[in-house]
Amino acid sequence: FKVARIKTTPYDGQKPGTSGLRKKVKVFVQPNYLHNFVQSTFNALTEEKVRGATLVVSGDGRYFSKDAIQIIIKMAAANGVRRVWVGQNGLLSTPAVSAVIRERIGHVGSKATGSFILTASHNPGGPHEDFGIKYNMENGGPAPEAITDKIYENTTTIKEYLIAEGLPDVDITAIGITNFGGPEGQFDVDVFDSASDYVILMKSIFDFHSIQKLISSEKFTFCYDALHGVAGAYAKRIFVEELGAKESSLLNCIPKEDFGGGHPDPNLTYAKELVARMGLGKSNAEHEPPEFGAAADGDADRNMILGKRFFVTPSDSVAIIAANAVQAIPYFSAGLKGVARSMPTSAALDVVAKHLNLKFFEVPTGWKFFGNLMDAGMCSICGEESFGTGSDHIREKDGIWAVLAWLSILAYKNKDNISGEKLVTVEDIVRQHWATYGRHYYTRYDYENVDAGAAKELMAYLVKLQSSLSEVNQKVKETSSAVSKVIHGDEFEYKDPVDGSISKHQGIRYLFEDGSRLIFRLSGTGSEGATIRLYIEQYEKDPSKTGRDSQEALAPLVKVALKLSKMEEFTGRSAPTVIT
Ligand code: VG1
Ligand code: CO
Repeated sequence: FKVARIKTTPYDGQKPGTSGLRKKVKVFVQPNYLHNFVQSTFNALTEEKVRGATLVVSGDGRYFSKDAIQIIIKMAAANGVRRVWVGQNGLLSTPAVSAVIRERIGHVGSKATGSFILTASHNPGGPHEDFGIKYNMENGGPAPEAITDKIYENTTTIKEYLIAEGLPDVDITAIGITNFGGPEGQFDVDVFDSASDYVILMKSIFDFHSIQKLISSEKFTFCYDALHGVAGAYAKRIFVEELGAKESSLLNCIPKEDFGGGHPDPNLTYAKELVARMGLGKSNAEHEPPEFGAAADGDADRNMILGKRFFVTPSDSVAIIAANAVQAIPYFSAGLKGVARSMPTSAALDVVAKHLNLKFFEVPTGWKFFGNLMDAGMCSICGEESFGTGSDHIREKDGIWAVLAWLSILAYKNKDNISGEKLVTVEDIVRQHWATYGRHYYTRYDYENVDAGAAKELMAYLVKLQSSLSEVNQKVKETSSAVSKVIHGDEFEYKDPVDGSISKHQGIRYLFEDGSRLIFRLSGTGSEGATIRLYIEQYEKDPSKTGRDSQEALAPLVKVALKLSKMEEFTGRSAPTVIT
């Protein structure tokens, strides 16, 4: 092939958000739109790093991925990349990408330089929905802000991009290596099985034998919903072939370009089929719900954990995994290096860290902040309230890992009880945890697709309000007598303890005397308008009061949040789009 230099002009708005650039497909298919972003990324990484590189290019398989992969392959070749690794059919989950960057097992010692991950995660897919792209670095984690800022800057001045001319489309449906000759030597495209490496990694972390024993127990029933995302490419291999679950345990496990028309977001609103099967919401009275249920998002880095008629909040989930990891998961048997959560995630993990005397960190929203801590050996387990949980085995959150972690805890708690009267259930484990550590009642309200100007005004108003806490407390008192006093208000700012970098404006916090918190943030992953997120948390230590319904327990605090922020006045919304 030959290298062609193609003239182009900048597009507005190619600023990567919390996790890459996410836009409607109709935006991405504009002439040179993807090309500009990819070239801007190569330029940000610098020629020195790109020449000779090994790049992973794959994603959740959403609509436009196949075209995007061919474009990126041709641009990689022209920019001097040595080889591109592609999961079969362009499918690799975000955690699987992170894993193969760090080590392609079977290619001993072989690592990649980085990756373009093609996903818009939990956003819907299809010709009228979202596409996304993000770059991950050689540690397997999302590019840090210094790089994403540079990428954005480059997109505003780009004048040309490089693309291979005369390089045919590569067949990504067939496993194998194809060689091409370019002006500077050989270029390879290596199409490999999407799941094998990841399965080996999971087997090195967990005790598959004990999980298998649990799954084969008569009393244990299981259900996994991939919401037609890429998790389906792993679920059958791991849950059915390795662990012996029945095929009927799998729901929506065939990856589809449009996620079957659904919203591939594993929460109580969008994972409807699973939620019904588990006996939550509109229950399916004919069948006894399974003991354990879980779901994943489009790119399989998120997870939702359910018990029979029982929802585990993601903030509780990470705390419970951390509390049990050393006993239940071989990978952690030597102890935890530390734990971390994102700022809006509840303080359930803080209490466990204190109890177990572990290093603890609170970072801004988005997985990139955990990576530095892990690279420095300061953190083993971390999580976010947004259904993200993970560990230092990779540098992304990992949906299937979280499910295996829960299965490990269930297997451990039942190890002497597999043939007993009744299994220890998910609900038992959570209630036991609350009894030991107290409970953090928690809910998140999302106002999606709000007018961007109105959202900004609301945030500015909340910051201004913080200058007078007595005025704030006056309003609190007028609204509810059941809510304690605000003792601190600020905008969260983070100084990375490893590299000293500072991230500002990471959310507005109102902290209450009794440990309750109200947090307001603007989403950085939407593709249209603005999304306001309101996070509401209240701590209850008294074991006799940890069993309440969470929406009911939080009602007074919710009322205060809506009143303080003048939510309806600013947004015109009397109710949120999604409550989790
Ligand atoms: C959301 C979540 C955040 C998560 C991010 C990427 O970001 O709140 O916790 O890390 O999505 O997740 P935001 O800026 O919209 O609040 V993934 O699975 O979806 O790429
Ligand atoms: Co995701």
